[in-house]
Amino acid sequence: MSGLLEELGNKLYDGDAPGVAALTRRALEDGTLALVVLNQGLLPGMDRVGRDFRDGEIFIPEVIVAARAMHAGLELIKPLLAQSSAASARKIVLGTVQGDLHDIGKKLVGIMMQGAGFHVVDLGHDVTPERFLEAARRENPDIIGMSALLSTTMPVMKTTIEVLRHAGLDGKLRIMVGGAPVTRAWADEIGADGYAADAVTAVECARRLMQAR
Ligand code: B1M
Repeated sequence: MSGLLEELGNKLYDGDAPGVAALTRRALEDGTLALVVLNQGLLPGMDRVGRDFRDGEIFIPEVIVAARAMHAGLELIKPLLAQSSAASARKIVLGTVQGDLHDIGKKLVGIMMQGAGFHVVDLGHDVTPERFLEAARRENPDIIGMSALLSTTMPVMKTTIEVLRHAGLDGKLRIMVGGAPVTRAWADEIGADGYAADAVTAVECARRLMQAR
């Protein structure tokens, strides 16, 4: 099975979306858990894309097709990751901050949150502080979750928190942040209530925030 998952990672690296879909389907039909397909097939492929992009060995077009291939796999494992019997009234509004187009990690966080019984409202990417504020007023969520993948967009998290606080929405609303360059120290500095490094701990963080209220 590890050979199949390795091949899956390679197909993702090559940006072969139909190949990724076919191998993901095969792995699931063979009984591999969705989380294993994600952690041992799709994510290692995407990590390799990130390393080679950083090192100048591949360029934006290759990264875009790899991201599309990632989505092809995610679509298939999504219903399995999100399976949950525990209905919950807890609501989380998620978005990638303004200026940032990276949405794969944020989508994964949404899928895992859904699986944990949260009602997820996904605002997508490039979300301005004002749109977060509108959604906070409209949806009345328990948590606002912000994602940033660029060090240049991390400051927008701070602005968004300021906008929400200025509007007086910081009473029962909890704010959590995450994304590859985001750290716990940054979360503390900008006054976020929670920080998580990955989608699994994001769920743990959200549950903790709900208990602490
Ligand atoms: Co870009 N990119 N990218 N990119 N890209 C990175 C992030 C980069 C690290 C690559 C590198 O240099 N090695 C680098 C950022 C450097 C930095 O600032 N620190 C970078 C750059 C520089 C850029 C551009 C500026 C390149 C350019 O144009 N010169 C440009 C910026 C565009 C923009 O946003 N304005 C750009 C563009 C793109 C694409 C559009 C081509 C594409 C995104 C497609 C898409 O998302 N639809 C892309 C991609 C795919 C990547 C890499 C290769 C992969 C990101 C990814 O999806 N990872 C990335 C390198 C890397 O990270 N290895 C890179 C998989 C995903 C599952 O992980 O997103 O980390 P991640 O999410 C995790 C955790 O972070 C966490 O949980 C998730 C699941 O475990 N998490 C949260 C995320 N959000 C959370 C929220 C939470 C809690 C946890 O609470 C609310």
